[in-house]
Amino acid sequence: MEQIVIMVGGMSCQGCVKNVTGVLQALPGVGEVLVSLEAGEARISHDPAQSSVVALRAAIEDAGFDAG
Ligand code: 9UX
Repeated sequence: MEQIVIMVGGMSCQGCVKNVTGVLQALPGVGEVLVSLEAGEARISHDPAQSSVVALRAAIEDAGFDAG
């Protein structure tokens, strides 16, 4: 598992936090997910062989948010 931090733009409330957390946790090889509304970021533990950083960012974008 590797830890990464992705900046997430467009989150306005804790519902957004739940949505981002959910789409990330639905991906294979994703462990702990900590999303912060205040910091505008997602801290993710993942197996890069199963879900790449590109795939994680795509999931955030597909949910309607900006992944930096
Ligand atoms: Mo809150 Mo986020 O009502 O798309 S869930 S703004």
